[in-house]
Amino acid sequence: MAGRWKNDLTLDDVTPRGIYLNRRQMLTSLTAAGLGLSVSPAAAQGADLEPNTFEDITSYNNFYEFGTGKSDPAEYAGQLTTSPWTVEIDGLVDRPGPVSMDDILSRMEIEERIYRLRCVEAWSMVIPWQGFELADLLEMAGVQDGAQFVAFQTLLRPEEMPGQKRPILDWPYIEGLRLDEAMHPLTIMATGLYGKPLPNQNGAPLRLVVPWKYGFKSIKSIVRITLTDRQPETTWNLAGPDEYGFYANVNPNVDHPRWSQATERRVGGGLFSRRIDTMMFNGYEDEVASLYRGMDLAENY
Ligand SMILES: Nc1nc2c(c(=O)[nH]1)N[C@H]1C(S)=C(S)[C@@H](COP(=O)(O)O)O[C@H]1N2
Ligand SMILES: [Mo]
Repeated sequence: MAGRWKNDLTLDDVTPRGIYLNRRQMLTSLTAAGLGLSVSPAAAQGADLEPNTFEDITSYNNFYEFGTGKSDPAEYAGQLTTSPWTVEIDGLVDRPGPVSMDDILSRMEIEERIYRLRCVEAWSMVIPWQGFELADLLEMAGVQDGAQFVAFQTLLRPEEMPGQKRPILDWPYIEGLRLDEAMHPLTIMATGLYGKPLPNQNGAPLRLVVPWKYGFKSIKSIVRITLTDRQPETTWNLAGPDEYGFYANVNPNVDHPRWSQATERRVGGGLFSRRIDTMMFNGYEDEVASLYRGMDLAENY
């Protein structure tokens, strides 16, 4: 089923884990020495990386578990209990099992990353995240040789997530990445923003951020991470297969069937909110284009 989304990957095509061992070195070499991530790959490619205000980032959200309006998450997500929190890591890993959020926070190296978030609905923001590389968490669990994809699942708790009482989407929200995308040094798990713990409306206590993909790939409030040899189903692909593909790479040259993806509205500034050109891979082309070499990106949207 879903043959349309199948890719031609074989085990040999999935980049071996070994090459990621030098990922910190790789990222550092992309940035001016000593400036850390204040000069990010996207900035090097000419993207505007002036952060949005804390107010914008926490009041204009998509989190359908709390309703479909942009202000619903800020209004209703406060009731979500995010502590204690446990993430189940299972599937093709050496050390499966539940891991507590406290354990994750004490074992992962938390860094700041300023990333652009580009929504499929053609708006964008720049967000100063705190988080860690997903690769570090996956290496902690021990990825087995047969693994080729990573599947993610959001909490299912309708008592605290009123949107889940309505058939807006198939609950729980699910997402997936190819293993090489998941292991890429730009792919992070966010635990905070603007130096504060992650606000509930932004996906507390743990959400994925994949900056070269449309925002819907960045699944919030994650409770399960599964390593698998099959391309996982994803909530938005199930909801609208012609509109939302598995890859969902930001691409100004491939329109959504109902609107252009060539430009975007930068959230903030009220009436003066600017329209800017959308960049290939959201400005991260130098870092990620090689993941898709030889693939037809109009076919694999
Ligand atoms: N569980 C869950 N994750 C989700 C969503 C959602 O509705 N539920 N919305 C996605 C969409 S469409 C976008 S654009 C981003 C928005 O992230 P932000 O609100 O932190 O800006 O979250 C993504 N993650
Ligand atoms: Mo989105």
